[in-house]
Amino acid sequence: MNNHLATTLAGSAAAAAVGLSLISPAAAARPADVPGSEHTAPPLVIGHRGAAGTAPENTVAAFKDGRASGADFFEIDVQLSADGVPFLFHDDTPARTTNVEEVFPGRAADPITSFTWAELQRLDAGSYFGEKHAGESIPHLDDAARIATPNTGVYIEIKSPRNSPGVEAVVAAELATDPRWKRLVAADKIQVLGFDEASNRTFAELAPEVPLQQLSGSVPGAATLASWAGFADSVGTNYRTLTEQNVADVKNAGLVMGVYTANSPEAVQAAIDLGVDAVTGDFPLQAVRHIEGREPFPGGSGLVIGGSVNNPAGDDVQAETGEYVLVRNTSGRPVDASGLLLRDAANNVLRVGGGYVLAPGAELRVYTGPGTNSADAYYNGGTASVLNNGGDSVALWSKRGKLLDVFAN
Ligand SMILES: [Ca+2]
Ligand SMILES: [Ca+2]
Ligand SMILES: [Ca+2]
Ligand SMILES: [Ca+2]
Repeated sequence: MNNHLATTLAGSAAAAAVGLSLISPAAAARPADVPGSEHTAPPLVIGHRGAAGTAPENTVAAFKDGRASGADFFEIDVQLSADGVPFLFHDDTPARTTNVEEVFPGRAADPITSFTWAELQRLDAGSYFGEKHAGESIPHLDDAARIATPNTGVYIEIKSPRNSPGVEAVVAAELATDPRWKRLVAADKIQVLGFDEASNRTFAELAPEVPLQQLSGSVPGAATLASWAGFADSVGTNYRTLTEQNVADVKNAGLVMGVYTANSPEAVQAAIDLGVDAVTGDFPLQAVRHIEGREPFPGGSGLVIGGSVNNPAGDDVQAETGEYVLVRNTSGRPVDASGLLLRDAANNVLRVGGGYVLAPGAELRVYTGPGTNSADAYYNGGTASVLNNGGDSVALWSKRGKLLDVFAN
């Protein structure tokens, strides 16, 4: 991956030396003062939900990881509690990331916005990620301002605004009146974002001075982009489906181009190669290291993820031949793979059982479903597909909790 970056940079330098422009004719036509429009400038890095790959998402622990990474921003998701308090949480329900079944039996499928602030404070939002984070609470919006710095600001996503009527006015008022938020706004370290165009237009009317990003699963045509440019500064979309034409269209509309959720160094590099201005991902520290030409996973054992078969023919958890992740020993010595943990973007986990020492160059297939274990296959015996068929990212962690690699397809 570092070789890939070196090649790209060398190519840029060579082109500059002979006076070639790497900017496409379409892109060259845009105004020169569009922020981030210089093709060779490194992109902004934003830690997704703080740094959701290394700490429980949307918690203070994840914001601290985002800050420590040296990223330009960390991202949060804001919603309103039943009694109107702005809190930070991604999902529409507490089921996936809290211990709601223990504290409020029967309410796991209830809207997270149906809980009062006092009720939310009784939930553990860290244990789902690991025992080390047990007791981590659901933050207040202001907790993000407390962790942010003039180096690492905050992307505030207004999440599911239809579940939180009035959330735009609450966020706008905080940014305008709370000294911590005002300082960050003045330092140009705040951006507000959302998928809901009507909500974004509402926020833009309330706080026209705050940079605003329209999120979209795909990049629309020029007419829609021109209309977005009337209230937004930036467009954020899925890196997996982004094309060069999309990037040119966004920049020609005078908008900054951002992508989510680029988790592996290879995915970050692919976004850079397309000329994006801002890259949001779950592993901001590793993204920053990659962009700076450093090893993203220093001091590793040589174990990497060599691939992933997310959607094999037939049932993904059928016996013997279901979905799997491939772990490879790239070192020149045997490495113990026992106890390795594989975690996907939704925090589904696969493990490797005991007795797996991989010879140099050896590969191990780690299956979600059932099967008969062998020297090169370990079966978790699960009954539900884990790997997203449309592409997923998977992190490889050592038995002792060291991040060894991140793969995305
Ligand atoms: Ca978000
Ligand atoms: Ca406040
Ligand atoms: Ca299948
Ligand atoms: Ca699957």
